[in-house]
Amino acid sequence: MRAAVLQAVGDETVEVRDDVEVVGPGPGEVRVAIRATGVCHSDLSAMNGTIPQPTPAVLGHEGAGEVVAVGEGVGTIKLGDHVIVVWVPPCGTCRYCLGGQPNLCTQVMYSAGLTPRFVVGGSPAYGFAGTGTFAEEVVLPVQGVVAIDKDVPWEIASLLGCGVVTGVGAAINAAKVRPGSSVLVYGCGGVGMAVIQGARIAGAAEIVAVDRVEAKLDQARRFGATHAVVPERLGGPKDEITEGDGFDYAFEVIGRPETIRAAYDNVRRGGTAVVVGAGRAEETVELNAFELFYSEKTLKGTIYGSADVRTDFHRLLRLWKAGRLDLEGMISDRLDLSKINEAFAKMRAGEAIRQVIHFGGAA
Ligand code: PAD
Ligand code: ZN
Repeated sequence: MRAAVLQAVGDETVEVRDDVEVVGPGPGEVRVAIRATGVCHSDLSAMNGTIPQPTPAVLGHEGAGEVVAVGEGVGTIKLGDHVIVVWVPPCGTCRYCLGGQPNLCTQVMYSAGLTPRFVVGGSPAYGFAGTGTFAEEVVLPVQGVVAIDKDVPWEIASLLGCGVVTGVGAAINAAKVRPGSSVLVYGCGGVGMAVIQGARIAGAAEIVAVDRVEAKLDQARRFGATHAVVPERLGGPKDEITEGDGFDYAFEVIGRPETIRAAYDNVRRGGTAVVVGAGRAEETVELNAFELFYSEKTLKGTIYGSADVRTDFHRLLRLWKAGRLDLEGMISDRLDLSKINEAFAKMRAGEAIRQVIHFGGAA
């Protein structure tokens, strides 16, 4: 079957091959025929070493598809189910899962990530983040799929699997944006646009979007930004909305030390800065000891939208069905897997919102 393979960290391109095999499903696993998969910046971050990933690896982690084989002992998922792929599969029994933070469960994620589920040219290969959705088929632990209604288009379902749950969840689960508050969002890719929508759904009064790519600014307004500027012009809306004081919330959705620092600097005393972007372990962000106590700001991270995918995917789908979450508008390009390296080039230039790859031509 066809899949996009990263041979080694540091490679600037992936190899689209026809000779990739998938292993399983074994007990407790399912095999899913991927129908659509979004391209997320984290795939690029696996290539350049920002996010650790053993190689060779099939990239892709934001996907949806149909269950085509079920392993022994799988009771909850059936052949033919339509599912969203989950890259933090909740085990359901650890203290994080039982304590209401299943996005912090590592029980299944680590073992899935360290089990080679593909064979490439006769050698074992991993799936990125324990998934590997840039492939016609993937094998996943049963906790790594969530079944959804069959009338949801594949491309809509795929977006939920990472960018949308992460972005909307950052606003409504991690920050718990209060109605009437002021919000700043740094970085308007697929995840940033989802943060903007999450802040709008939560009832923010003002949402200021910042991106260095001018074309993103009008697009951000479509998703609910009340103001949209390049970084150099942030002072204007900041003065207008907050009298220079700073925003109630700021979201960093890029993964760079300077924009994390800028997010922190641009929240008011007592406000909250949320780091959504995934940065490199070697890079540090400096905070001085005085400002930490004196400004009484909250600086927090969020992984996978601080969500419980078992209920939040359905919550997000209901928002979409009610016309309150625009998912169609987030798809900037539809493409074939053979164009994956062009998709990465477009993402490096900051030009895409979400690019979605279709398998088998179906929408
Ligand atoms: P993307 O590449 O589609 O979008 C990034 C946007 O940021 C682009 O529009 C760029 O133009 C813009 N940008 C880049 N640098 C700057 C800058 N210095 N100033 C202003 N704008 C800038 O990425 P994405 O939306 O797919 O992902 C965004 C980040 O979120 C990325 O770091 C990804 O790895 C991370 C992520 N985190 C989680 C999580 O669980 N926390 C999940 C998924 C993705
Ligand atoms: Zn992602």
